[in-house]
Amino acid sequence: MPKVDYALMYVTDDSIKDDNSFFHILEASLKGGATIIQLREKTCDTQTFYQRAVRCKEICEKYYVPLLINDRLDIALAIDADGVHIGQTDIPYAVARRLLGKSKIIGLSVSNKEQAEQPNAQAADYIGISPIFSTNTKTTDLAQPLGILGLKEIRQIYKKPIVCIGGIHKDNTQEIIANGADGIAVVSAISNAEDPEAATKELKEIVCKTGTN
Ligand code: TZP
Ligand code: MG
Repeated sequence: MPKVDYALMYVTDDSIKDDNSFFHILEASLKGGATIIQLREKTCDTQTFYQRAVRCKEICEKYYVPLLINDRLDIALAIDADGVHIGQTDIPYAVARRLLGKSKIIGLSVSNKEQAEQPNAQAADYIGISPIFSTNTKTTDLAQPLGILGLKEIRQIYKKPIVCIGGIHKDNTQEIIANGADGIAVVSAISNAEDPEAATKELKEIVCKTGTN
């Protein structure tokens, strides 16, 4: 697998039903320097998800940026995505790996240190600390925020890339990277920004000047 840059993951906003704005923001995030994209759809039907995935893939390929699919291994396989991001109650890591093969990226959400110590997290390509801070974007199945202390604890026992998600914006990004995260994953800091491209650029600059990217 080529080295993946986890610095800035734009997680698409499934509250945007209008395709024009959805893809406009996706492309703006790529122009602004998003290094990896995660397509996350929680409410639409499978065909709509599939169609968005096909178009996302075309756009991401134009920018040479990998595309991950949230939860849905079938969609990832159908469009030959670069990988999946799965949670603790999604399809088991070992099954996802068997079906996707060694060359694809698999990320796993963890909400505490115990989950980060589990063999599936240790085998995954990266973990997502979920959530690091509180957020209004995801309202169901959300654990208590781990905060910077939680991140530091997990950093000590987890050697692979860590990406944090939840309530991240330009004013708390530096603290997250300075405390050991390899990257940030954001929805609203990009999707709700007046200028999503400029917002992405700003986040990316903070990550890059703070981290070792
Ligand atoms: N998983 C944990 S928090 C979250 C997801 C998908 C939502 C993050 O959204 P935002 O707007 O960046 O806080
Ligand atoms: Mg999930």
